[in-house]
Amino acid sequence: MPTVLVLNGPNLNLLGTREPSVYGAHTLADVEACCRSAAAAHRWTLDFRQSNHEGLLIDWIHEAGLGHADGSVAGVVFNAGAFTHTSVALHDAIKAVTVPVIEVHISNVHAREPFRHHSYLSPAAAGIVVGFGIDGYALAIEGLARRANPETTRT
Ligand code: CA2
Repeated sequence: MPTVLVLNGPNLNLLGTREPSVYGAHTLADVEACCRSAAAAHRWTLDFRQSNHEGLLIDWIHEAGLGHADGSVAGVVFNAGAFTHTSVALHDAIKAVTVPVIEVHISNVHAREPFRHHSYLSPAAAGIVVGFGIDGYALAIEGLARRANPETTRT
């Protein structure tokens, strides 16, 4: 059974503890539960991770690339947190692999401070889901599933 890898970047371990007006009241454990049921609906297993370290996130993208090449990884859903707005290295990592990476943001970054309007990841991503709260993760998994099945892909 293929796996969908959901990666979360810096400070997302704090979800639900502060800034509920921006990020809602749900915790990262709640996000994981939503992702697990969205993945199961497509008969995918879920691998859900969080790190505050850029290098580890890069290693995980490389690992997903190898997994995609051997058929074990269907795709990646990636909320890179603030690294979205700073990291050329994460851009390069996504460009270096063939696994589809869907960029997700809980908040509508375009309605926030100007420094959140630019993403280094977007040009390398297969798709982007922004501003749907934690539902964005499930929407991204749904998008990956449609992309993987040509009969459900509308272009
Ligand atoms: O909206 C998103 O999902 C973000 O990726 C979240 C990042 C932010 O830097 C991006 O611009 C947009 C921040 C994640 C930190 O989340 C916290 C949640 C609660 C308390 C503290 C941090």
